[in-house]
Amino acid sequence: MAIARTQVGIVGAGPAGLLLWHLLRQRGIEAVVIEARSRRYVEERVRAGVLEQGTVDLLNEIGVGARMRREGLQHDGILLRFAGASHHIDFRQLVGRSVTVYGQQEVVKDLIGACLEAGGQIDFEVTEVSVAELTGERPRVFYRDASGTARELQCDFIAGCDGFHGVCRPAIPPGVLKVYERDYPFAWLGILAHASPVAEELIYSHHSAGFALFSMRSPQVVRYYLQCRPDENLEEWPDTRIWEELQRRLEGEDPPPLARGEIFQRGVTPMRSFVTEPMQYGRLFLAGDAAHIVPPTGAKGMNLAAADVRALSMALGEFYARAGTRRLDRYSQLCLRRVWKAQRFSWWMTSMLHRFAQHTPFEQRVQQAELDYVCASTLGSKSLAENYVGLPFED
Ligand code: FAS
Ligand code: PHB
Repeated sequence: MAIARTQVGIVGAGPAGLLLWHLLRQRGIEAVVIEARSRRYVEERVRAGVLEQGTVDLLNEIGVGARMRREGLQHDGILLRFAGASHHIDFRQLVGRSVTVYGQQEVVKDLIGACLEAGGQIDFEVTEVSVAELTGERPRVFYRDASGTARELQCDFIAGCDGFHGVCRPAIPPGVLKVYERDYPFAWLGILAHASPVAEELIYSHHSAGFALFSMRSPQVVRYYLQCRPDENLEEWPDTRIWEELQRRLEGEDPPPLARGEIFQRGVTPMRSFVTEPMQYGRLFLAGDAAHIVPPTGAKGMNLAAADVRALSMALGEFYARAGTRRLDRYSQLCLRRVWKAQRFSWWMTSMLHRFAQHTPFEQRVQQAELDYVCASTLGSKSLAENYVGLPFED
């Protein structure tokens, strides 16, 4: 068994784990990242696409924002489309802030590249990962590295950034965690295609046939989603059917022209809300999807992961500066306040914009009135805008 020592053992090289490595480095705190997948796999995995201003600022602060500033698209609003008409929600005018459209895999590429360039250690393709002695002064991470060598990482702290299906959350003994969850009776069929976007900004479309989202990755690559059944079979969705259904969910007054192109990636994403409390057990701190999942309608997942590790890096910074453990002790409480606000916003956007098979005609009308109110009322639009661009960080 090869034994190594570090201050913070980070399990998972997604946005949470990688951003934490950089934030800790900025504070002179040493950390090692282990990741189950290959570098190529995590750099090509298609996920998020919208960055809150706070996440953009963090990436710039740690010095990995250059390509994001060059290739990212600043958006000052979104379009809500319902009853065949589009309504602009102007973030800039309503709350003076904007979002940036930049693929999660691009963020991950930038974070990995900068970490390895700075001499950071990321062990990819690890197996048999387990964590132990979480309530002691020296928690450990056990794993086999890519060459099959058994390794033990002795740490002061472990950051569980291993996503929803990771090993860190399940390592917490039964009875400690309280889980809050809701599964939605639909999913998203998502595509990436070589085509010019249907509009300058994202379109969130409510339609009797189901929700549709028209997003992008660049002026030449679009990211579109269609509400579908949770058990939808992609075999039943040839390209023509996908394009026809996207066009249909834009129908109405002056439907924007939908340019078609080669679809080069597709997948079905389940829709769930999930929160585990607390986000800490002994010297194990959970961050990102390891602790909470939001339906992507509010574009909050990756941004919440960034907010968690920002709080964790400040808390560990205070600890290693020998300024006490006040922030570490309050980490879970502080993060969960933001998590629940993002959960509410993501559930609200999902409830307002999707078709629910079991809705009565009365509920359908209420949904319509909600959309109408949000778009017609400055206060309604402002509340959506404030949550979408990202609520201010609480310290
Ligand atoms: P991740 O899941 O990204 O990373 C966890 C890492 O841990 C992975 O690399 C995994 O391989 C690794 N791992 C797992 N088990 C391990 C083990 N035992 N040992 C070592 N490593 C292990 N969010 C948004 O903000 N905006 C969006 O537009 C958006 N769209 C989305 C679209 C889709 C299709 C999906 C699925 C999600 C979307 N999300 C969106 C949410 C998504 O971005 C997540 O919130 C984000 O990936 C969370 O980052 P992490 O917490 O780092 O978890
Ligand atoms: C995306 O571009 O992938 C995306 C954008 C906004 C969302 C969800 C996903 O709400």
